[in-house]
Amino acid sequence: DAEIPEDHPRYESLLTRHRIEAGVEKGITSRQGLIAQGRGEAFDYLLGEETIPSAGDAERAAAAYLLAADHPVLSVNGNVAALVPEAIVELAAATGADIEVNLFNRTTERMERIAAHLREHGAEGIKGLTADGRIPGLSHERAKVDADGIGDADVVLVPLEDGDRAEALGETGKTEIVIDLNPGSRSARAATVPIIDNVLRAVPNITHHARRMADAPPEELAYVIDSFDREEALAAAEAAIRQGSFAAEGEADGEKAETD
Ligand code: PTJ
Repeated sequence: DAEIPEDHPRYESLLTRHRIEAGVEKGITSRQGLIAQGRGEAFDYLLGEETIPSAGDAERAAAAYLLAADHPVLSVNGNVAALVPEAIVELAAATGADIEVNLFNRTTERMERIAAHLREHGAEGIKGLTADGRIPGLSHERAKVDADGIGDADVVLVPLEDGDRAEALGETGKTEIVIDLNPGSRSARAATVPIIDNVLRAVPNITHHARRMADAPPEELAYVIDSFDREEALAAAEAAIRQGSFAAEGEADGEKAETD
């Protein structure tokens, strides 16, 4: 991460690109991961590259769901492993969740490299390599999970997930938390908790909330969960994008119209 000057106005964006590139070089991230990153970046730009308040609420709700779960699992793909390996290990520790490597384009080599990379960042007992469970409604390779991992989970965090897989997982009745910068994506729409934020900010934010609520009684977790409104969160993110960078002029006009 060295060569990027920290005072560069797009520091975070450049850092992200650098990490994804390094991930491809290390055989962790797929080449499609580069395309996915570009897509995410465009939405992040429109969101102002910050955690909007509704995303903060979603991150708090996600923490409450993970803490209240019987068996929470964090799903990790090639992009997540490259971008936030340490933050995933910290979130797992803060919530008692398992970590499962689960790939859209599954190859044994990449599975093993990601598991090794996560271990280097302190992860233990990584799941995903057994692949003795299946998510119904998906083709063979895309359906593979560990029976005692995602297969057994009641709450699953799936950052940057493909739409088909997010929908199929949602249909299993598990609580699905999705991190995706596009509020219109099928993954975000399929989620119980859609977090419209960069995975780089979202994962540490969820950990922060989980630590704060670590000793909260079940009623408090239930209150946080019940007061979260997924439709409102999706609508707020869409509104932020529409009113964001492009609309600076339009907004000023709107204000003028109101005061006239
Ligand atoms: O490692 P694999 O084989 O499991 O593949 C992982 C990718 C991400 C390549 C795969 O799942 C894929 O192709 O995903 P999609 O369909 O491109 O969807 C990725 C979604 O994540 C898009 O909606 C992007 O907007 C969003 N996204 C990309 N980068 C980020 C992001 N969301 C949050 N934070 C990001 N940094």
